[in-house]
Amino acid sequence: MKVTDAKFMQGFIRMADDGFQQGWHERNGGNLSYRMTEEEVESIRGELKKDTAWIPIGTEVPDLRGEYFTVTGSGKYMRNVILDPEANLAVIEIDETGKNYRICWGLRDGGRPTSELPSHLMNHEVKKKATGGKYRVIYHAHPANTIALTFVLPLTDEAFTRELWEMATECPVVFPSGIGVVPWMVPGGREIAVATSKLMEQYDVAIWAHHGMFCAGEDFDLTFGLMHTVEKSAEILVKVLSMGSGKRQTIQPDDFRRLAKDFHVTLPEKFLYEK
Ligand code: 2HA
Ligand code: ZN
Repeated sequence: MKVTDAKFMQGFIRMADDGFQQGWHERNGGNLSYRMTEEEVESIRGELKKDTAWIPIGTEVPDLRGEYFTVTGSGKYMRNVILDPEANLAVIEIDETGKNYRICWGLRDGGRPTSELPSHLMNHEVKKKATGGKYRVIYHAHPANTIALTFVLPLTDEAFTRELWEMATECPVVFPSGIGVVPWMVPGGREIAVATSKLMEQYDVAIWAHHGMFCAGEDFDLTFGLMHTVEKSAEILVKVLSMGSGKRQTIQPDDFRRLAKDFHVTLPEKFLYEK
């Protein structure tokens, strides 16, 4: 089968374009990765190169040895993915040590996988383990309202989770485990990857201060939907804060407890503090 005809690739391309349409991917901002199933790899096996060089990942992901990923390319624009997937995306394979990858398909005109490959792969490793292999998608974007909040809210998991939960009743149901916050750090390397993947042990959302957001999920719909929900909530909070006099009323801790009961989610008490 042609790689671009595969269902997972169609889903990947659609998500890249949806993110661009939302305004979350200025220039080459943001990146997306997907851990492929064995059947998906087999379905395009004939199209995959085996003779390309192994390249260091820049970190170690031993639990991902032998896995294949579809990833966006470094410096590539999300808005171009739909026009020319083979030039802007890559299928990569992880070697038996978990320290190197090779490009098996894509990046037709040259290039490397996303500059955030260490963060993507370390997040995949954590999520694969935490969910028994269910989670397959890691998504990084630059949504403006979420980034704006990192200039005014305390950079704590508690503040971001509670404030964003309060902005829409669906939020605690969509991200019950909460949101982690990474202080400002240099992007692209192992250090920020370690900090982010540590948060991913507990959360499906990590916000990078003054930069953007990472989301993890089972499939494209759930992961895109998660980013969309958090950013929508952030947009409401920006509007509320912009109206000047603060919140006149809001959802209270006991309301969240009642919601959790009816919607069968567990909301950690650390986010239900008295203000
Ligand atoms: O340019 O978003 O974090 C891609 C990025 C880096
Ligand atoms: Zn970024």
